Amino acid sequence: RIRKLRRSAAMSFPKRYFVNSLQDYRVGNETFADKNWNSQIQQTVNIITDRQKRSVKAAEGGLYVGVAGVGYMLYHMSLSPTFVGEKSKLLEKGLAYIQPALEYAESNKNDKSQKSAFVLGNAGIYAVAAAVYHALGDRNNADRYLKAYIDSAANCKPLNFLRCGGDELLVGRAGYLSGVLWLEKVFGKETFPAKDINELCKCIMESGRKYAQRHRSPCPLMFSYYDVEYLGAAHGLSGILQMLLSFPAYLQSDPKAEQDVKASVDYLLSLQSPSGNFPCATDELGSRARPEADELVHWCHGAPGSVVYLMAKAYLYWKEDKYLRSCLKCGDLVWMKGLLKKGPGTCHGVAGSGHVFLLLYRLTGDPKHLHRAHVFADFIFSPEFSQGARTPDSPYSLYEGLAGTVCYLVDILKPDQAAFPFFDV
Ligand code: GSH
Repeated sequence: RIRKLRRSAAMSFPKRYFVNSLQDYRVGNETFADKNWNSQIQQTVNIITDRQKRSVKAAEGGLYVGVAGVGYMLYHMSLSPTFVGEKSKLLEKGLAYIQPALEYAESNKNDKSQKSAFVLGNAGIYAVAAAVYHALGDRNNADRYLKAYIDSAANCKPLNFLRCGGDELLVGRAGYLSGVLWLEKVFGKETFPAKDINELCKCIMESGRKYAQRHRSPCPLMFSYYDVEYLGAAHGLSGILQMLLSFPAYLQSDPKAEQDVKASVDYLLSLQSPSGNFPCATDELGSRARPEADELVHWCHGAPGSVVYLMAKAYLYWKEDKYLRSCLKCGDLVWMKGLLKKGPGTCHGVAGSGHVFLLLYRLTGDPKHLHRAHVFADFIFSPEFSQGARTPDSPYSLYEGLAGTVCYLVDILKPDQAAFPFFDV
């Protein structure tokens, strides 16, 4: 009986998310369709720029929680037609946040694990520096940092360059490839030698096949990070597969590679629970499953918030409806459990959940998803959220904090061009 009571209490007060009592879309209730987020964006940016230190020390954590992420936010705003009048001011300001990050990168440039890490290391800082200089029309500096990025590829080619696992998105090869995709979009041309890209994709395939064989995995490609077989975006399988799928020229050059990638995507798809969730890691499968295993509904871990991007790519690539159905299930689960108490950010916060709706809107054109994106954004500024959500450790940062929220609001203004930072290009 006590257990039953405890269970029902837990169900009425979930610890990870606010119960969603927001109004879902109905034809005629598009109250948010014309909402102007400008003043909310400006206010939030003022809070960030007033409070975020611009020191070399504050650059630790790369784009994820370091100052470079704030530089990226200002750059992202400068691209929006809404802020076109402030473009050069935003870019100059962005540069002021990138400079200490470049100093930080210079100070640790001999640290091999930092060099090619995109989200958490120097490569991401070089990429954003190149983009900001490019937008400012400073060709010398843009070329200099682009070259620094291209050169850092060599560092992540040796198969075991990171003993903890070098294939994933935050520090590994998949992250490096996500930077390649982003930079090609920024510079509007094929900036990277195809040979380098193919080599990196081949390394990932070889690493995944070897690991899967050694550990008798049911999935043809499997990877581990610090001995955990993560499945979500942050360190896991879905982020890695998404990057492989983003380079069709490589897959088309090797039918066996495409076959293994597809079988791996289908393996992941088979793990989606009836509620729409995905496990965080393979140690949550089968008899070793923990009761709370189904709880994480984040972008980073085991969640529809990240695997949905892979399923969307798979749908666009193979045009099979099962992938689209999976995406829609992800969206419905995020609507139920995505008002996360961890904060307003992208990695494990409400903005990250909202990005799922922006993706589904782009994929289907259904106004329901745009409505959901708007009401999630609105919730971030509600009294319920400010009283009940926790303050992230890095409250102004791109992945945990308000800089990510700003990027999300900027994307809502132009949903057809929205993208989770560096991830869904
Ligand atoms: N330091 C973070 C913050 O202040 O926002 C919190 C850490 C966090 O939430 N980490 C994510 C997570 O899923 C992974 S990036 N943690 C495990 C959990 O929530 O059970």
